[in-house]
Amino acid sequence: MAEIFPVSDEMQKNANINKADYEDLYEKSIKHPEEFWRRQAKRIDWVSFPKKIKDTRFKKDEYVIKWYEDGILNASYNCIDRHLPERANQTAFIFEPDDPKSESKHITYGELKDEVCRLANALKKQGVKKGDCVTIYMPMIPEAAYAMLACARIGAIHSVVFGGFSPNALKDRIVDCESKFVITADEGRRGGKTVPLKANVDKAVDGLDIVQKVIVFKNTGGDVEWHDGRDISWGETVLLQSNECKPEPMSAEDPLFILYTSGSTGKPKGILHTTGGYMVYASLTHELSFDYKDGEVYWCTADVGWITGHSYIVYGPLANAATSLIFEGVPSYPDYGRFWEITEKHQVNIFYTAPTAIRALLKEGDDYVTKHDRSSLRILGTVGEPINHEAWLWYYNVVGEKRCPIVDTWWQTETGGHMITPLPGVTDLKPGSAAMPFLGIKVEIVDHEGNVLEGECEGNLCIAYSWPGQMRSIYGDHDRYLETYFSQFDGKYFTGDGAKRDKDGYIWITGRVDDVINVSGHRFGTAEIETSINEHDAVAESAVVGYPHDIKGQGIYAYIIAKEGKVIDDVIKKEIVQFVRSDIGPIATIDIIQAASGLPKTRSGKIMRRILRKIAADDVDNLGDTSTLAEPAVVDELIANHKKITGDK
Ligand code: 7RM
Repeated sequence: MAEIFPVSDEMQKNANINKADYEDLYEKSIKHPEEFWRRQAKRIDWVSFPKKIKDTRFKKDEYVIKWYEDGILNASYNCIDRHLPERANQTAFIFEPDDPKSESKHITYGELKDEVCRLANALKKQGVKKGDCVTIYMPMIPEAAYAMLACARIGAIHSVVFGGFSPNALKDRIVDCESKFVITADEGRRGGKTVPLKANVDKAVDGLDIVQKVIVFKNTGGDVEWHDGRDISWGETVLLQSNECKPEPMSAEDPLFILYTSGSTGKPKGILHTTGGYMVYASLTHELSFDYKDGEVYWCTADVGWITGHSYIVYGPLANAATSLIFEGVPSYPDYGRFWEITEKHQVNIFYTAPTAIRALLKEGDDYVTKHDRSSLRILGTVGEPINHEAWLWYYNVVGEKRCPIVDTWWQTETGGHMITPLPGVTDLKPGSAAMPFLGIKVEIVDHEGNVLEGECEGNLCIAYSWPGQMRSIYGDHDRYLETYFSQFDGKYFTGDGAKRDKDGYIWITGRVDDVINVSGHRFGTAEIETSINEHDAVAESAVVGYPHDIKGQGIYAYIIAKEGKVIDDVIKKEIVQFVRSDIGPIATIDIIQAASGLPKTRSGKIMRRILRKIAADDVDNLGDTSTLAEPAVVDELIANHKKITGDK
């Protein structure tokens, strides 16, 4: 789209970065990274300020990524203690519960310190030590953030698992990082329903010797089973602890957390982030991308189970002493106006959500928005997937009343923070484009051979130089890390995304170029879903692809071949959908199943997914080269079946 929404004078005047200085600043950040990132390190309080700023090489055989390596700091101290002299009574978190009739809560920085220290002491008492992994499986309540910060305080590595994952998925993630400790709640609440978190933990850890203690926060008061000796009541233990707990001095390169995310092959990967660089980057991006101003109310609607919740509900905003809103519920409960009701109630200034939520709300009409006062809003943001033109315009015109710049932030679990984004007051906006690389970020778009493309182009999105918020490894599998991110294009970090650059230098993300699909902003590997489908006893083989979906961005389309003597009929299809939901979690809901008798394979037996994607997307006039197919007739059958299922659109 050609249209441009220029930065308003008002916005420019008050922005944290001066538009006139910006280009120069970017230039310097790329040409003199040492100097730039040394200066940025000062936004953090260090026990010992780093002398070594960076040691980074992306080449696979000489790989090293170290930021601020001799620096010593504590993330929880930076999010809490350092703000206390001036702001003990300022609200750190606003908690808005699922049910609008329940009371919201304000937690001050002073109270946050008490809560985090008590829990940190309780964890220590239960035997948690520096370097131990603690799995956190919590609803969207402030206690989830306390748990993260308590781990950070004592140098334990947290691994937050999204509360929508199944017991199986939780188990895999506990086993992979050998968590001896799990922190959970009896139940969560979402959209008027309860989520049986403790029961899920019971199933996940059943028979797992590694888990020694499960700390349970009483949230709903619902009935739960109790395993004496293993289960510890948060209420009974934590409250008895002292509200003083000395923050553990950590090396900048000590791990802060692991967060699992799906890749194109194998099991989810434990993305490892370290302390110093991550904190600097989360804090800097939070301040500049959102043009955050002291005293503002900032609301990111993500779940803390995702990286967006880590960097932009907890670490970034708290490092900047912001007031960060935690919402327990969903955008559609009790009605589609909930986001805007909360915005009005808490006078939210900066609002950050996912395109899938915007599309779902847009469909319900403008009244749900306009009946609430949104004059407090100043900045709008999106993350997680490309935003389509219609959704962008609605967000801009209706939600933001044409006043609020939209920052379309492109980044990944792996990148720790924003990588490509407009900056309010600096960047003119183009709907659907994530605009320009962040300070210090050098984007390169390369062709299949790895040649760097200049000017207007389309290709694979790579990052040429290291940045402090970058992941450092896949937990327990450094070789897979090097292979996944640094082997495709020598000397560059490969993102797995495709991108275009237009004549003005704007970047347009075109989506994943690997076998990762993005359903409502949630990442899945197609292989991960296939593995689950294949466990059903009617299934011989399956192939999963993403296809364009109005609300979810991408839907899940599965081609399934029955075992000899079995039929994939409607009953079995329902069973398979249920099976995968309970195996991975309800977010992994297959949208369309096609019972197929064969898959398009090359003569060497490789599934030609490109063809399956085209069929699922109704784009069969343009199947590309099919000359290497072993049995070309399979394709016609798949196309005919597809038309039958989707009603020959
Ligand atoms: C933050 C997050 C990462 C993948 C990434 C992209 C896609 C994220 C945008 C986007 C277009 C955006 N982490 N993605 N942001 N695509 N525009 N603004 O989402 O690890 O869960 O997913 O999400 O494909 O590689 S994530």
